[in-house]
Amino acid sequence: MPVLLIASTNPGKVAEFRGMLVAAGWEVRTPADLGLDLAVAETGATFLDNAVLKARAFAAAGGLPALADDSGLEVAALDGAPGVRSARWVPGSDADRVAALLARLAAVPLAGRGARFRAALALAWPDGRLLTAEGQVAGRIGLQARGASGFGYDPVFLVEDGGLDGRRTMAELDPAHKAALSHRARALAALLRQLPR
Ligand code: ITT
Repeated sequence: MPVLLIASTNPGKVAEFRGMLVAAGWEVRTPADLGLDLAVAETGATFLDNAVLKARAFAAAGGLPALADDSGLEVAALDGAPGVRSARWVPGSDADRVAALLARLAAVPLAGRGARFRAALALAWPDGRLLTAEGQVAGRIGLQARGASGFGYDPVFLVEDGGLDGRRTMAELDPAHKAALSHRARALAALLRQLPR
């Protein structure tokens, strides 16, 4: 079975990747499994630039093909913010960032709260080979947080994609449902399609 290092320290991402990759026939390792404690500076201007930086650093340090994800939320009414800064837009926890987002949008009615999640993935091998792919999912920022599944901004992201009509947040979907339609799942499917059989 091929072995892949999940080049992320975000437990929410790691859990999602583990489920999707094991289902696709991969054996996975995490940075903790390898005793790796790498802090990669996310200096890129785009999700893709940052994914490549992380994948290359982890592949070199771990000696395994490494899959990195750089992802985030783009809100149209905020000119695409928090974007590449989604994880560090506001200091504190995911709940702090959700609260800050709701506060920033307090005067914006539901109709003006369109948003999307985007993910860029990079798969780097220690010998320098590289594959990349991107995915996105469309939705809207709800008026309050709902649901306990997922991570990050999931409790305020009303899903309007994959056959859903915006009545449920990403955090109200069960993990298998999120894994069928998320930005990360779509990017991973596009990446795996590029792998030689
Ligand atoms: P790694 O770099 O170690 O993978 P990170 O959390 O710092 O972890 P990013 O820089 O890519 O990763 O930031 C992604 C942020 O975007 C994440 O912390 C969430 O706030 C948000 N995000 C991305 N995907 C999400 C999802 O599926 N659901 C909710 N929020 C998400």
